Amino acid sequence: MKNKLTYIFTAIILAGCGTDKPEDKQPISTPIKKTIEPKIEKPVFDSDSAYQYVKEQVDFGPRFPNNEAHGKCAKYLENKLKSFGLNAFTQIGEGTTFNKKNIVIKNIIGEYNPEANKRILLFAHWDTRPFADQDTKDMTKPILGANDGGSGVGVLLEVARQLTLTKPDIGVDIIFFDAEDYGQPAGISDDDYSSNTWCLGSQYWANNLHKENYKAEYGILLDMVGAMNPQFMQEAFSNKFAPQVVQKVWSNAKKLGYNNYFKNQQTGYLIDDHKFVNEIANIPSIDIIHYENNRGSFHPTWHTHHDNMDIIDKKSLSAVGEVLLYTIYQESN
Ligand code: AHN
Ligand code: ZN
Repeated sequence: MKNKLTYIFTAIILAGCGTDKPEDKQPISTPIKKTIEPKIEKPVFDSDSAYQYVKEQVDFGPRFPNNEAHGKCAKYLENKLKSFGLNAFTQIGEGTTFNKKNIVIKNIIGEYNPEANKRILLFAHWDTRPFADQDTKDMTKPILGANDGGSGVGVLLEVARQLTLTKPDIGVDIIFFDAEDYGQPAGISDDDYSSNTWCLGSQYWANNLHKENYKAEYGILLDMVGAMNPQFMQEAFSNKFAPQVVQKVWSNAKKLGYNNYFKNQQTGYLIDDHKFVNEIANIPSIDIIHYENNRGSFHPTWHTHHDNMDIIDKKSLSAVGEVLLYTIYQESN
């Protein structure tokens, strides 16, 4: 149920105010009691709070499968979702990376309004890349992943907090996927299967749903949403599997005045968690991802040591958070 604001209008018309107009001659009315229940369009997304959640992740250091910071951050994320009142737990799985490392996969799941039948799935990857293969120095050292990893999760934590504060009448599942970013670096080999070396957490989840017959009406992935002046393109897998969701989200963004970020431009197929959620779990899903068509690449700091808190802009977090909350509230009764 929504916040119910009840306005009681008590109208008392006082007669005899000294004029002689006909309306003044009407009898004193009995008080009129009116109850209005305004439909809340959406709560306010707090970008200071979202920024803080990005920073808290980055403060753990690089967070890739099997490292210590990764273990600590997993607990932090589950506890955070719990503290907001979601039903939160961690799905544990196993995987093998492109370089034959066995890893423990930790997908962190939070259910808001678990009983509701109508559900929306929101997701982001929370792990960070174990190397900086796009940098020119320290390429074998792991990156901080403030934008690539931290930003989507930060926005979704704030969305989770707002949901439990304002309680829209709809089910929402938030999943932080692990091991998205352990993919095979470009140029190592050209085999067709390298796309499956990315997104190990979402592949595991899609093959091992946390609930039997889990279904959501649609899914929205956030990936690299925190840099200054983001450019969110309409990505090809999103348009292939969930064109109506792309239209809905981009038109909401325009309504809210964010068409400078949510561009009316298409881009090619990007391997990302939504590909596997679409293809394996059959949940029509889109990717809100920063991609620069003019450069044919992601943000310039992508997979480099420059992907740190310096590039995170609260305005970007806010735009994405507002659009998400608006979209969720639009669906609620
Ligand atoms: C590839 O580069 C194949 N996919 C990009 C997915 C990604 C990596 N998103 C964040 N980091
Ligand atoms: Zn990445």
